[in-house]
Amino acid sequence: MQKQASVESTAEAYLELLAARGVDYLFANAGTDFAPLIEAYARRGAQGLARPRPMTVPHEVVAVAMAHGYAMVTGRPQAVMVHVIVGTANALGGIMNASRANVPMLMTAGRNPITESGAHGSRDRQIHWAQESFDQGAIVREFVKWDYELRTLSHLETVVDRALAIAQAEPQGPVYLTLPREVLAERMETFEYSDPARAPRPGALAPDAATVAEAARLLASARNPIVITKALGRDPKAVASLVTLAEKLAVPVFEHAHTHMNFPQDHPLHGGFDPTSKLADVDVILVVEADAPWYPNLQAPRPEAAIIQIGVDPLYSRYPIRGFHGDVALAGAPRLALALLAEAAAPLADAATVSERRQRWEAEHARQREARAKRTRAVAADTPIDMAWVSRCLADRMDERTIVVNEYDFDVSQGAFRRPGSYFAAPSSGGLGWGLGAALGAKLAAPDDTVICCVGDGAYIFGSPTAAHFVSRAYDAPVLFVVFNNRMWNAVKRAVQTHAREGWAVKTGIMPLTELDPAPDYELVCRASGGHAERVDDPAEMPAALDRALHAVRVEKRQALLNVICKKP
Ligand SMILES: Cc1ncc(C[n+]2csc(CCOP(=O)(O)OP(=O)(O)O)c2C)c(N)n1
Repeated sequence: MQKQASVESTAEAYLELLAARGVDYLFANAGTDFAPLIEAYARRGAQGLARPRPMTVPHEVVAVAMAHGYAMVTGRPQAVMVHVIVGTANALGGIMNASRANVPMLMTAGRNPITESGAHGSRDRQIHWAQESFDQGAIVREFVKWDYELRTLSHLETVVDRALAIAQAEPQGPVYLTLPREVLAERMETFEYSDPARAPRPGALAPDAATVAEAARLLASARNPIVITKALGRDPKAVASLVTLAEKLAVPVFEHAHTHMNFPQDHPLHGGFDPTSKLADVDVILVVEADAPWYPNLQAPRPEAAIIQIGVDPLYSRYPIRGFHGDVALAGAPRLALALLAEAAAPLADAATVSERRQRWEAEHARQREARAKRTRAVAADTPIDMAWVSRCLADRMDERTIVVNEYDFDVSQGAFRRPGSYFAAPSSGGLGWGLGAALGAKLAAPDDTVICCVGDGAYIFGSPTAAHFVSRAYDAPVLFVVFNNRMWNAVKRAVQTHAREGWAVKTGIMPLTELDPAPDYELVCRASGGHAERVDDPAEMPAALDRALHAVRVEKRQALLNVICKKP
């Protein structure tokens, strides 16, 4: 259907179109390049016309992470807009995260005015000469699926629809569009566009029958197969397919370095979080949406073990190097591939072998659960507080409407995640500063859920906390932030310890560049934006402190922060 909207500029037509395409938010960090857009927002606001909600996000790290968090919960891309080359530079780590996490996003930036004079929007500031680059898209090109510049108003619908379609086509990821000021400022009276969009939207792909049959033969004849998965739960519907396959064939599922909830943690076939010790015994490994299922340098499977890889792109074509074998690879939507594989493999499997396996792995699951519970009991009274204890106390307070966003220190083995979409961890690209913004985006996406953001003290600082707490208050997005404060960058310290086990740093204890002492009073940062915040030193206080903080978030509807003083390893 053709629609007509009365607008005054390209900027306004752009807002009309984004709203029509289901973009709810524009996460923005503005500059002089935004003038026509702000003018357009003013008109549409005054007249009550459709537009994505404008969100002032005072640091790009938070803005990109918010769009990331919103899309990871809803599956729908949102728009981010930053200030020309410099805003793009600040956003880059977040773009890398979205790229490696396959998160769709319409990443946009203003473009310095091109003309020195003569057009509405031409250069009129000092910055307008220094902020032009030869190729603005080159800043992000390696980490976006597509980049382009809006060159004229007549192209608006084609460009925006193409951007959104490419971002959402699998493997999903961010796209980058620059918006020159002169083009945004172009005068327009009527904007005509198709609603719904006519850009092609490829549906989900399924692997072909012959390849499925080959994988099924391998899996069904295996004696000791395992599944290793990391990010299957990016598609929440895929979790049920994996459960069916695991149950039919009694194959344990290992969530390794997982970024999503992929398999119910309390399922008797949940094999745990580290398959390393099993690799020497297994004969078939089903790698499901896992870019680095093990570390060949430390422990590889036996060479004769057969590897089946399942993923939207089992080659990880955007990675320069990835040498994991795939004797069979099922490309396409894992939800479909797993369902087809289960159907084809189950009738071929030997019932006695399956039954023996089921008993063996269920016993292993029970043993692991008991070992974890024992470990937590042993450290429950430790001061400074053990991170496992913080995690246990948090897990005890989670319900079916809780979402955890974890950037580093929440010990997921203490959790009991069983709802797809209830757990998200930082992407392996490792651009720190993701957690706070991602949690805020998740809260906007699921306003009735409790969102708990777990961060290390390092990750908290990277997350631009003043900007994040500002956003939480300004836009009524109450999140519980838990800072696992060990006053250091332990990940860096650990790397030194494994790099040189008996080296100078380990022997002398001298490890510069890893300490975050003296630690700031992080609770004051949250309080500065009206949040409830406490410092927790005493492990016995942890449950009550969490209850108070959750009350603030759930009942008072304001953000909360616990600065938990944790053990230094
Ligand atoms: C942008 C960025 N800079 C630096 C790093 C390197 N890095 C990885 S983990 C880490 C420390 C994280 O510290 P914290 O959040 O306190 O968790 P901890 O390691 O103490 O558990 C650093 C600095 C990174 N991943 N990203």
